[in-house]
Amino acid sequence: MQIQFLDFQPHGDDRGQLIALEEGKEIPFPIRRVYYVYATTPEAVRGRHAHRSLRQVLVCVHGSCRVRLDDGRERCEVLLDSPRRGLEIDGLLWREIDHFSPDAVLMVLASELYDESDYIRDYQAFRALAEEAWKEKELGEKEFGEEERP
Ligand code: T46
Repeated sequence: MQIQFLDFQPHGDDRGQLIALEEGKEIPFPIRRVYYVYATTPEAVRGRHAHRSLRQVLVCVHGSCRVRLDDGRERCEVLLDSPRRGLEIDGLLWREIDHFSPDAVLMVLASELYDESDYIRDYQAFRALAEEAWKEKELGEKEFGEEERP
């Protein structure tokens, strides 16, 4: 699975650091919503769902947390522990976020307003949709390959 990290340039001087995030520059989509998760309990597991079309960038602006991603065929996990680095989540991906440090603040920039109908909260339903999407992608690639042949 391809992990999309975004590395942000801090504007530092002798007063400290500042990172600016603008749509179309650091963030590759229009930012329609920002939310942040904080004061998590040690055993907290957040997410446990996929989105149909939402695009998001997750930045752990303080502390650290683990993000686990699943595309229906492969799983991977990443540690977010820097305000300089964002994780882009785009496409049909099941996500779970846990291992929050006690001081963690996870900020999320999202491409759409909050919409419950965009959530897929049932893992088996997600697996079925992901498999359908994989098969369509493979079929498209096969047809494209055949068109290319002389
Ligand atoms: C995601 C992960 C990383 C709102 O009213 N507006 C909002 O924009 C959001 C995100 C949530 N809420 C309400 C809905 C629930 O009553 O806040 C409550 C907790 O939301 P949820 O259980 O969805 O929170 P997480 O941390 O499990 O998931 C959130 C996002 O929902 C999700 O899109 O990818 O963070």
